[in-house]
Amino acid sequence: MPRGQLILIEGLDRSGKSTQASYLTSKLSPSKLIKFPDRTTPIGKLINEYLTNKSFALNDQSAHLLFSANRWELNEEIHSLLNQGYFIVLDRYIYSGLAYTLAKHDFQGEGVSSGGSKKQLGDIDWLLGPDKGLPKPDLTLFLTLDLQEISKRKGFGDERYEMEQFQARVKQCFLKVLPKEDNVQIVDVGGKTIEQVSEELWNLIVSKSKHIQTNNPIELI
Ligand code: NYM
Ligand code: MG
Repeated sequence: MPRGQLILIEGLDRSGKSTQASYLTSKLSPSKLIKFPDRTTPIGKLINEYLTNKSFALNDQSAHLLFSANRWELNEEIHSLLNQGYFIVLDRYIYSGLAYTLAKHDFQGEGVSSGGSKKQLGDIDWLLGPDKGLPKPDLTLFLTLDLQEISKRKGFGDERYEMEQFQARVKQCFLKVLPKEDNVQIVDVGGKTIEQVSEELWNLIVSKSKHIQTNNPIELI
């Protein structure tokens, strides 16, 4: 039996990525949506505390490693579902891990970092190290939009990282870390309705998934 496909939806905060990821999951069968961070696991609970409580003292390196450890908590489940032929839709994954930490490297504003040395945060090899060995997405769709539009969207500003100036850096960092490959697509969602974006993403999945070699085992990062 051919294996399933690993489809990653990445994007900035409030880009509509969770809405789109659930919709795509409902169109694919059999399928499972996996969201990172998964706040229900032991490590996910710590991450939730870190994101929602700005005085929670955790240095940037530790926070970075926790986000990766949270992905490792789901590693066996991802392999097992893929081997059973499931489509897995990921709502954030390794590129969020890279982009958000890299964005902290030389960010001066308040409410993002916890102080201390930041040397490692600018070193992509160091940042990617803990994710090495995790399953590599077959297809990545990155949702982007203008910064002014993001800050107007509902709920923005509730959690750590949700500040306009920081998001601007995160956006630059995403564009830097996303591989320039045919199976990594950047989708500008600005000014489009939810339905228009869904249709665009669906068309990309249909055209790209034909080229995914599901008789070969899943590649690893
Ligand atoms: N985030 C997410 C990271 O900083 N590193 C990671 O590896 C991942 C997966 O968590 N602002 C950040 C990005 C978001 C925050 O995600 C919470 P969400 O999708 O808003 O629940
Ligand atoms: Mg968020």
